[in-house]
Amino acid sequence: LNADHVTSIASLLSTPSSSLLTTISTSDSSIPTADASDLESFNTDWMNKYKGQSPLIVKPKSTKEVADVVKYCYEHGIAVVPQGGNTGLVGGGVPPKSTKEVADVVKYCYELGIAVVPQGGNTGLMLDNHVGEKGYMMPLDLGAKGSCHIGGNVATNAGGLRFLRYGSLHGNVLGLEVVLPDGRILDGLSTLRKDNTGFDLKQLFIGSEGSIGLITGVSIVTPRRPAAFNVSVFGLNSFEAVQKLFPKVKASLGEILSAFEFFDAHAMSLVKGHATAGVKDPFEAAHPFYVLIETGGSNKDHDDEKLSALLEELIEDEWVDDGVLAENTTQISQLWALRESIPEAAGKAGRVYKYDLSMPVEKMNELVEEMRSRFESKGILGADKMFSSVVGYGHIGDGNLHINIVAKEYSDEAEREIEPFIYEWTSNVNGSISAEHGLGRMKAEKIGYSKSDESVRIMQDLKKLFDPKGIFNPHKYLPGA
Ligand code: FAD
Ligand code: LAC
Ligand code: ZN
Repeated sequence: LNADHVTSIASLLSTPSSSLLTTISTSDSSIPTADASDLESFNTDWMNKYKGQSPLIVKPKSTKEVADVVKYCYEHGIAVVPQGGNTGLVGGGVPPKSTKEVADVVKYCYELGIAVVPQGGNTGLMLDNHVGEKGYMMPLDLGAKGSCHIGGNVATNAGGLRFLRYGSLHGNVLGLEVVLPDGRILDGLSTLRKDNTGFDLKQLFIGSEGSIGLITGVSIVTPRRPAAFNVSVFGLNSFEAVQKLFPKVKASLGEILSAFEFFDAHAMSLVKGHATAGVKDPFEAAHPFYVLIETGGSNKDHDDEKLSALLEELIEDEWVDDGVLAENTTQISQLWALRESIPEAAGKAGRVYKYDLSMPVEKMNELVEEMRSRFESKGILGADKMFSSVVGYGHIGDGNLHINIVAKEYSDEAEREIEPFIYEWTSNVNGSISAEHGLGRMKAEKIGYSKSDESVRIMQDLKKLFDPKGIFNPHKYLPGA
């Protein structure tokens, strides 16, 4: 299990009696073997919440090798769990660390800004750096960009921090190469922006979380990288103020607005309590809510002028209580770190129950408050109690709330205090129980809160069509999988 040659992202979860494991460890002495502790990181998710029991990790070096391995598994009825960067937040998979160099990440990138990326354990950050030299950028940006793989991003249909500007991977991905559960290779690495010939099959794999195929290549639109970025963070005294601020900022900044993120005082307090490098509170006083906005445009003077005029108005007319504007790239990173380090800070404070919900913006804080008062009334919120903190943050611009509930430990009792209450609440406001993280192991049986029985049955039929033996990512994604 030497990770130095990692070039792809497949791993196998076989049954304990795996004949493949025996074959590998006995027939070829050049193949490194592993003991149980070597496999631990592959079998543990980012939150330390879910454990796997895979006795075998396979790291194919090419699509052909992926297909051979998958075909073998298909023939022998061995379960397969595709893996990327192991940053998934719903217990979907467990992966290797990538050491692949950037140099050969992009096969093809031309003036239309389309990158074709072979899945070699390439992270979004690698692609961003690579195409950045040519004036383009990865359309998806998220806190885990240095670790998660592009195949993993597509498999989870990750949303991220700039979704409001660049949109969904359903729009940005132009083509995919996928190894199907029986070992067939679906070769669809198209670079065409328009192609209305038949069903758009790639869409089925975007957000399929490794349930119907293993993505081995991605063709993706890379937009022009803005010449100038600005980041500002505001302190606000109510969630209503946050809500009102969004349309105001959108109207004033128009096309240059690339992020509108919020976090509450509880999130800020976690971040300050577990400050990692580069994270410090720029405000003199605490505020109940914070908003981070980012602009990216092609003309710095134009952006600066627009933003200064807006900031002046926001302070003078008391849209916000206080605000800071980054003056250089170091300060831009420092302000972004306040928002991006929330998941990590929560993880340092305890075991985290993470919920990732879509709902009308005006409902978001109501749920967070209700969760807190629910725990308070039961006497289970506070230092040394079952839960130490309930924090709200997320992508206001996309109607996507993250609630992180920090617990002393993971337990059935703790889970029962949160679920199904949180899912029922979300369903009652016509929200979604997964805005962007997916279903994985955590929510496979909960999909009914957001999708009709008929929709779920059709999804189960599709799963059967692609994976009749049910070997791909079993017990995840769909009920009864
Ligand atoms: P993994 O965790 O390895 O796998 C995730 C799922 O995809 C599993 O079901 C796996 O089987 C499947 N899979 C992986 N690779 C493939 C493949 N090649 N083919 C088929 N299936 C595959 N998510 C967001 O949407 N927005 C955010 O803003 C965001 N921020 C995050 C911040 C932090 C700090 C962390 C830890 C996570 C964050 N995430 C976010 C969640 C996570 O980063 C994304 O879901 C990411 O896209 C997962 O990629 P991965 O390579 O780590 O996949
Ligand atoms: C974020 C992840 C948790 O937005 O989705 O930080
Ligand atoms: Zn998010």
